[in-house]
Amino acid sequence: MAAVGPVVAREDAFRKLFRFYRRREGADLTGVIDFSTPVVTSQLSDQVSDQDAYRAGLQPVKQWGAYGLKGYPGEVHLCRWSPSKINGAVSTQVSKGSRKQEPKTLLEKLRWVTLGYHYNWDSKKYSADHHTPFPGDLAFLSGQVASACGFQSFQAEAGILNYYHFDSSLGIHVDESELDHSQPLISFSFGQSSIFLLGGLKQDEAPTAMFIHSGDIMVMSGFSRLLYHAIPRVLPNPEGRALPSCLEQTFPTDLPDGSVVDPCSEEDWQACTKYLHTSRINMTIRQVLAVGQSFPAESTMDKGPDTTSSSSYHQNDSKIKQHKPHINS
Ligand SMILES: O=C(O)CCC(=O)C(=O)O
Ligand SMILES: [Mn+2]
Repeated sequence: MAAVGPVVAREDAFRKLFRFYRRREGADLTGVIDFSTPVVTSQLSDQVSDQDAYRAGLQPVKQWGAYGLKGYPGEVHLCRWSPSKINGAVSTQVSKGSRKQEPKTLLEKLRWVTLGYHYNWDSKKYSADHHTPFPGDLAFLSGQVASACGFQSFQAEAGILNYYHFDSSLGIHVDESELDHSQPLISFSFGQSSIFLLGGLKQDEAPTAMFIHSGDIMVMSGFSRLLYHAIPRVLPNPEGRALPSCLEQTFPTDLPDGSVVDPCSEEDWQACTKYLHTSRINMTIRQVLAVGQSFPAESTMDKGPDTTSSSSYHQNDSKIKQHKPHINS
């Protein structure tokens, strides 16, 4: 019979890799998948016309790069979908969050913004009475991306925008507060790069590490819709310049007829790009309700501890609190 020794708390495989990549100095990044050197090509649907793509500020779908990962059906990584620039100014009516301590300016304090059905970090729920109209331009853009990935009926109903700096991270979590999981999560990233860890259906499964660069879109659907994931680290864009080159030009003034992209002043564009010299912005767009579905009359949706909540979802160096993600720095 084997000897029974003291019980040692075992760090699970996900936490271990999270801590490994969280280290800013000396972490070996050679195992991190980079989609700029393609992995498995994914098929896109031909449902998005060039005209609709153009109206959303997108390249024709046939010019996008679409990649997947072995073992992760439903995960699609999209590159080269934008001609060169993005509209930095999305969002009108928003809820904004920030950490409690110091920083100097409101912009430096900003950690997240919610859109549409505003995610409640405490209850981990969306509700009918905490809602503002979802921005039309972002809804159209997300709809075209969803459609290209085979989700023609996707409705953008909620968005969480995360604002990261070089010392920020996003804790291990799964996005399950939406009531309809048959629709994808569509995640747009701008500015500096990050490492994204994509795990399994259980929190302790070892994740795959991949880079997310400015202009990448990640779609999580089907099997991959409810996988654990995290951002252990934000790091400079690989081009070695303050700003990735796709963001370096001025905002386009020659917008096509019927464009959903609003013109942006040079001043606003400069402010956005300056912010992105040292920051990363991610917008993850969600459909909350199935067609015809409404919110339950009262709280029957408790999912236990494994969902997102602001204070520990955003994390800092000194603590990694799982289960309740959100960025700290
Ligand atoms: O920043 C990212 O790439 C991921 C964001 C995310 O997972 C979320 O908002 O739920
Ligand atoms: Mn998430």
